[in-house]
Amino acid sequence: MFTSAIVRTPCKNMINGISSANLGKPDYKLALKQHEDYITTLKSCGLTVKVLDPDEHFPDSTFIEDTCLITPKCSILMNPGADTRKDETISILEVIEQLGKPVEKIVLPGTLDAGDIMMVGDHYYVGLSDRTNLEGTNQLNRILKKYHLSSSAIKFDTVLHLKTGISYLENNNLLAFGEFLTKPDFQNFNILEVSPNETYAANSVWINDKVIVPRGFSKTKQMIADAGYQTIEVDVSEFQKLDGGLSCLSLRF
Ligand code: CIR
Repeated sequence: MFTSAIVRTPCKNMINGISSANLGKPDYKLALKQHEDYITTLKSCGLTVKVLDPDEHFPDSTFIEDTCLITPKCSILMNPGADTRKDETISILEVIEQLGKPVEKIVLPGTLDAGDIMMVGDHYYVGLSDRTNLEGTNQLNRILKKYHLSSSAIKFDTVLHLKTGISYLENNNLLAFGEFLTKPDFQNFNILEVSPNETYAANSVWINDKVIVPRGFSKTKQMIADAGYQTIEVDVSEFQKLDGGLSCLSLRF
């Protein structure tokens, strides 16, 4: 079960965030409203939510998930792979130092975006993406081992981050599409297959037996409900324009 989340309010400069989506620029006012709804939803799942101030220096800083991994035993500061995002971690370090857990760091030549990390109990799947390199995954593996946690690296080609393509919904259920459906690493999961016209919803978030699903993907939402979860829809259209999904908007622990 999770008890806490940390989010960062989007900054005005978000309209200049990295994007390959071709969906146009985000509407900042609408993004703020959607972010407030997201926070309300996290709270409705029982989480205490710490809200960090917007940071105009970093257009993508609302995608706070990429900066850090908070495990039950330690917090691990990432070294994001995109140049414009690297220094987002400076202010996050101050925040995680207050959590009372040991703090570890991924350092150059390693790069790692935590959007590439999927937690399954004590094991962490780590995507090798354009942002996360082998050295980053090796450093993470060594750090996790110190705390009796494990990890394995997953290669993929078609999406930005590992969790753009798959989400673990607990109870052995894995939401997935495309190349992830046939990866040998995932064949022991009960795979819930996201249809090709709803791929954005493959990034849905399990929180304390509820699943938050992006608004507008009714087939995926129904499939998750049929698997036994209460689903909650949240509209994150303005973040989708920057390639960001639901999970990217929070650190949950
Ligand atoms: C980026 O390209 O870094 C941001 N525009 C989107 C980050 C999305 N984060 C995630 O999938 N974990």
